[in-house]
Amino acid sequence: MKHSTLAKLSIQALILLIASMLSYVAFIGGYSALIILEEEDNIDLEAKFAGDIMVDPGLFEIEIDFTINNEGYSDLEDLTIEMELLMVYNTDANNDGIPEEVEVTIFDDDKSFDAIKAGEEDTKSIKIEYEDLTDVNWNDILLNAEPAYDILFIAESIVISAKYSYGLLSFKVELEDTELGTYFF
Ligand SMILES: [Ca+2]
Repeated sequence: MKHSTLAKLSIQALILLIASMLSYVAFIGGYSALIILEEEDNIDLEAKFAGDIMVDPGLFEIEIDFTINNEGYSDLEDLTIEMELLMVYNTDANNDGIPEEVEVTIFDDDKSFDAIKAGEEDTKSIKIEYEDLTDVNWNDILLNAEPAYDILFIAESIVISAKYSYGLLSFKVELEDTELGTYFF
């Protein structure tokens, strides 16, 4: 039970520029950083799943690879990726034969990475194992989830933040509701 999804990120990205020192050079640098991350081909996201969360959540793993192409003229530094991950499953708690969708947050954390050098493409990974998951009542989920329905994993929010132009500019890119993959039975 393993599959991987390549999510193409369309520009749902909301880009925030938090510039305190806008010298001309910094402005140009910041502008090119925005161009880099606004261009959808410069960020790819691939999610790989291992283990069966509905059999033994303890053995479940998700690895999310972010491939970022720094087309710019200076390094992307202090790179941090913050992510809230939802699992969507179906139950029929009231036994009327009609399933209801339930959303549960299973991960909410951030990770820091090494810089991506100017002109280079690099892949940064977030590997999520059982001990990284938020406190969720797995027994309840295993008992009540309807196995006839797929389980969907959605990154409700991904915030990529970095510094650019020798630390003169900080910026954030926010991606909302990125579908990472469906888990089949
Ligand atoms: Ca129902």
